[in-house]
Amino acid sequence: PNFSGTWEMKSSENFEELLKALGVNVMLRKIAVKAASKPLVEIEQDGEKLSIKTITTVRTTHITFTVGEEFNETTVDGRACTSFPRWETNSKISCEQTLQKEGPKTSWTREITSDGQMILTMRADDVICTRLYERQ
Ligand code: RET
Ligand code: NA
Repeated sequence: PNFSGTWEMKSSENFEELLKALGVNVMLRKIAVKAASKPLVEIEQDGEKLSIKTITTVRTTHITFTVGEEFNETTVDGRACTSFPRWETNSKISCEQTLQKEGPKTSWTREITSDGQMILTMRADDVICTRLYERQ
């Protein structure tokens, strides 16, 4: 499948718990949770190459990577990490992150479902946040 498109979030579970597991304080958590409730995600995919822009009012990130190749990004709370994305199935990318400093174990997955939705998961230690997106 192809991840390309402009995506709106339809539901989110455990985002605040994820930030808590990352050690984000309550004040910043509240700001982040509010902003992250209305993200816009723009994805361009060309074969193994992806560009993912995640836009919110307080933080916008843009990553580009090739599946199977290491790249540098930041965790959802902004810590530098090295990431290794790979195909877990033909419709799911799984990405292990290695923090440049000490911290929790983090990773993400992005998957296109059979009905054309996208599921993003983000993990910190044993906490998993799941976010469901639909094309705009
Ligand atoms: C601030 C302060 C530092 C800690 C955090 C922030 C906000 C992060 C946001 C993340 C949004 C992520 C999304 C991910 C994918 O869907 C306020 C910059 C955590 C808003 C939308
Ligand atoms: Na999101």
